[in-house]
Amino acid sequence: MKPGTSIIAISSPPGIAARGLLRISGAHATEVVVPHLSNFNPQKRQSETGRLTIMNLDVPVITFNMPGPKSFTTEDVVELQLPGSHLLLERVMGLLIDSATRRGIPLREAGPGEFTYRAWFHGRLPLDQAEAIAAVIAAQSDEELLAARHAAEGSLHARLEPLASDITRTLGFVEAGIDFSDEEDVVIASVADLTQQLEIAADQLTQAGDAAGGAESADVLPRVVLRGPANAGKSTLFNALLGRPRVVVHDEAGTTRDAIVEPCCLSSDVSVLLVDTPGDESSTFAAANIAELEGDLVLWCSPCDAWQDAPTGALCIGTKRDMTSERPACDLCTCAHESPDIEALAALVATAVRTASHAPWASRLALSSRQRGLLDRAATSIQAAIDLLAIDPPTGNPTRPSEVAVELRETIHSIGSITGTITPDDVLEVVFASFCVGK
Ligand SMILES: Nc1nc2c(ncn2[C@@H]2O[C@H](COP(=O)(O)OP(=O)(O)OP(=O)(O)O)[C@@H](O)[C@H]2O)c(=O)[nH]1
Ligand SMILES: [Mg+2]
Repeated sequence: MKPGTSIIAISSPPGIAARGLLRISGAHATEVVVPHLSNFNPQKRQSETGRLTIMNLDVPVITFNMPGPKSFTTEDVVELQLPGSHLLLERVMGLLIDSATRRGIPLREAGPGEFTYRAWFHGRLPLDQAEAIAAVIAAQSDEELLAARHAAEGSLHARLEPLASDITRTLGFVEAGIDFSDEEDVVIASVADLTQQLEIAADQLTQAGDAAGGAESADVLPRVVLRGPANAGKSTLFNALLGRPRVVVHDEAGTTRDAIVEPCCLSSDVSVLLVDTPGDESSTFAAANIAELEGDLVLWCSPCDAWQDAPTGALCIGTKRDMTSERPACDLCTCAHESPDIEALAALVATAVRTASHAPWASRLALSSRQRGLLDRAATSIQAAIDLLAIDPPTGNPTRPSEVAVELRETIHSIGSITGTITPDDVLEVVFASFCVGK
């Protein structure tokens, strides 16, 4: 997949839309489109409105010309916005490839992720952020999107880069011990220091792993269970918190027959799994698959004018406050049809979740299974290095430094394979540069 030829792809998702996007990247991007556009200046970075002729049709087109290196891929990039017909986009792509081929211009259809690959290849973004972009595209829910965006903004990179440098420095000490222990000017760190540095690094690796969640991790979200008497307005609040009509609401008691679970974003840093349940006294309540877990937060919903006592530890919500002037002693009285009440409810639940020390999803980093595997390998090898560090009493040096070095190289390699920035060769450079031993 080494960049060389220019690439072209339909960059808008399939489906009906007002506009569709064709993107071209590479040294020949402007040459590809010039003969086909009525109004296009390849020298200028700008957008222009013009026309393109295809199948005897005169089609309007907006062109964005982004000469490299100030583009996403760092190559010359041209984007064409066309009417949003997938067939039309395919035909225009075919026309441009045929015309380029006839003129001897190397242009082909891009492979999956190839624009992002080129951005990474040219050093425009690190590997973990490239993967995070894939996670953004694949996100199935608001929560996954939030986590993926978080990773795309570089949180994983920000955590792992300094860690890799620290381990590289420690490796430097170990390797200096191996290679130059006969040199008087080389000061070798004590084994206790090395062990301490590695233990700190191992802890940080564990923290990075703990903070990581992936698409498969939705079940680690804290659960917030709406409970209360039938007809209390639980399902109405459930829908209102989700911001869409997910479950049926009815004035007849016993409408909800089973537990319904949905991820719900309550604030920029707190997401939960919201669970709607049948009315507490309903015969289906016991049968419903609620399976309360320790740590679930119960949102007890009971009407303001017929308050029923809540189970211990529950957040108490008086519902249908618009129907009565009665105000029971509860945490919040709501009218499900008033948005300020719903915002107050979301804020109340978010605070309760935070103080219950549930890990907030939004601060988690979306990890691909590849990244998670590498992180696990890094944790295993750094632990092995710590275990191998044992003092040889006469010299005070590690007894098996070469084996420690192998494990540390493995750790750095695993981390580097996540961030895409450190290779084993770089390690040598860092080692030699940081010791200035003049060899
Ligand atoms: N006026 C008013 N009506 C509400 C409010 N919340 C819910 N309702 C109405 O109360 C009725 C019952 O609401 P649901 O949300 O279905 O109640 P539920 O607790 O889920 O009921 P079950 O599923 O049967 O246990 C519906 O007719 C709702 O429109 C509110 O804040 N104000
Ligand atoms: Mg209901």
